[in-house]
Amino acid sequence: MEIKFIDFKIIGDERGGLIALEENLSIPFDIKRVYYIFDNKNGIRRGLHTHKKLRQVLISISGSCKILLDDGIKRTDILLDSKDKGLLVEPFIWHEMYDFSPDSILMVLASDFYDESDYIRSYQDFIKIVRK
Ligand code: T46
Repeated sequence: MEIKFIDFKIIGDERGGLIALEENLSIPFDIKRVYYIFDNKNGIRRGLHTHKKLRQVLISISGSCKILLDDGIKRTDILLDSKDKGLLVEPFIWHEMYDFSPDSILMVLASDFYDESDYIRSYQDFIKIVRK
């Protein structure tokens, strides 16, 4: 499985830092939705699903968290702890988020609006589809 990170340019000056995210430039799709995940309780795991069509870029804009990516053959754990790095998560990659630091804010840019029918939330169903 290829892990795709996107490095964002930090536009810093003596006042501080700034990062701009632009659709079809630094983000490789039209951005239809932005959401962020925060105030996670200790020890919880989120995600535990894959998408059929949705493309997403995950950015840890505060603190850190870990992401498990699974393509049905290989599983990889990634630490996301940098505002200037995005993790591209493509369709049919099972993903889980865990080990959130208390100050973690995980921002997600998504290629489409929220649609529950785009989710596969059963790991068994996911494995059946990707190993066909
Ligand atoms: C993903 C990972 C990285 C909405 O109503 N609108 C939204 O845009 C989203 C993202 C969620 N919801 C509702 C659906 C559920 O009733 O919010 C509730 C929690 O969603 P979920 O359990 O899917 O949240 P996570 O953190 O497990 O997963 C989220 C995204 O849903 C998912 O697409 O890839 O973050």
